[in-house]
Amino acid sequence: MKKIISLFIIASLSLSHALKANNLNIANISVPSTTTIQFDISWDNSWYASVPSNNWDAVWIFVKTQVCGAGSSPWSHANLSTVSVDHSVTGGVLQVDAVTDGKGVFIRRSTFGAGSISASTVVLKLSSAFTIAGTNYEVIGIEMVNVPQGSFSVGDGSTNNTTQSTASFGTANGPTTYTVSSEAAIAQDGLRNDKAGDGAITAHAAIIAGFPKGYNAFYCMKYEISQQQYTTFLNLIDYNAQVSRTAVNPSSAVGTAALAANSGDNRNSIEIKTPGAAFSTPAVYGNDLNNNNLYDESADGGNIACNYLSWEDLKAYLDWAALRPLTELEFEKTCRGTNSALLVEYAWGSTTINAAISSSLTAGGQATEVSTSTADGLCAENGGSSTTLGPLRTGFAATSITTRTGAGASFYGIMDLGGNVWEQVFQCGYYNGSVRVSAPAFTGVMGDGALDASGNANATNWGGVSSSIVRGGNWEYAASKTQTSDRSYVNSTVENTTRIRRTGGRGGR
Ligand SMILES: [Ca+2]
Ligand SMILES: [Ca+2]
Ligand SMILES: [Ca+2]
Repeated sequence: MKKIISLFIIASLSLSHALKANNLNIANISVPSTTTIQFDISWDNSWYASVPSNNWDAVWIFVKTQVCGAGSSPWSHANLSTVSVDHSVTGGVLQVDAVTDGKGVFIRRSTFGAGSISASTVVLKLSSAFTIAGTNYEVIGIEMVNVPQGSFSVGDGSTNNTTQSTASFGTANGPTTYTVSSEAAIAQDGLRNDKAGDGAITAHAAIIAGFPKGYNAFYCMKYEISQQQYTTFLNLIDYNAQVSRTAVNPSSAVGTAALAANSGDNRNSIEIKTPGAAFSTPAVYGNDLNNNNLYDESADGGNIACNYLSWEDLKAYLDWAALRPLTELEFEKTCRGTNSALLVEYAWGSTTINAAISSSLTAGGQATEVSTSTADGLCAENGGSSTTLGPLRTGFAATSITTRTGAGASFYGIMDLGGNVWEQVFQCGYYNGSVRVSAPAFTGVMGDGALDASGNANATNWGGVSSSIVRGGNWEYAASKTQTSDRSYVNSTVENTTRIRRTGGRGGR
């Protein structure tokens, strides 16, 4: 039996290169028993800070398993114990937090501190035994940031002139910042959320009590979904799901671009590495930014933010990862934190912005990719629409010594909320001059790790194509769209329905 286990470890490790997201490393995966899974974890620039943010970073860990000996059998989500003390981690710095639905665990610092996390051994308990001698398994980690419970402001006081945020939230009758101070329902006309945003229209749509408003604590992904992360997702879903989650048939030839029209367009590097067979054998995808049909090389762009994601793609990724989409109220909180709103501010809390454009990079495509520009408020924006330009590596502006404004970090240390790829979140309703549309019925239900037979998200009330808005600007558009409170694209059918070069996203829990 032990020999068989080691064979499956090798099979499993063949995918492990794809599991690194930025500096996160998960290695030496093994199964000590039928109910435990063990691995080593390390990541850089971790923190648990008292002031001003009173928050910590963490890694969301989840496990996928596949019946062995049949390469095309589906992967499924493995549930973990919901009791924290059933899990363990070495080193005395970290703790493992179980979650009530058992879909994963959070690993984080247990006391105040900052710095890199050196390799620590984690042992997780599964909720039910699996058959070691017949199972492939993957351990997947996503870096997250805790956003604590508390009141915050939405809307930056913009009067929506040409240089200010468009359709910024406000109070019912004017351009005054609105304070979210609970998760209670917001009555019709309580929050100004009309499309024109001019403050003159008093017909504003209501928001239900269960819609996540950002007052309660939640976790937000530290980075946008990277191309490597989306590739890992594609490689662990079946053929029919791959059809829905890419732009071409999974049986297409080696080197076919999976999302963009042509491989490398707008720096999207995801290609078919091994064609699938309809409708049984899934394709294998890889990153190939340098377009030599040699996959997942160090310069192949796996750490670049994933663009060309539709709202349906984003929701499917988050359902599969047992996370959920965020709302635009949560988006503003993740940017601004508990600070007062500042007119035309960006996600890093100042009004200074400097463009980082993908034509001026050091180590382009590498895990160390950085902009040659250095300035406060460095942000991937204002690049223009050339197919040779695109998003940058997630977190490109942050180092262990950068300040919040230097790194473009949010109040809580979340990266690239302003610029790079557009953040797709649940919109909060709008009034377009004739029709009043309330916020969606979304109540924050979590993904469960499984998609429907067509590869779509199927969590309750995750809404249709009209339920989203894009926030925070993107690598292509001018700075005004990057402003924290800009809602220019509320009820925009193109951005809400299409797989385009500017859109990506992240999730929370
Ligand atoms: Ca390559
Ligand atoms: Ca962004
Ligand atoms: Ca689901």
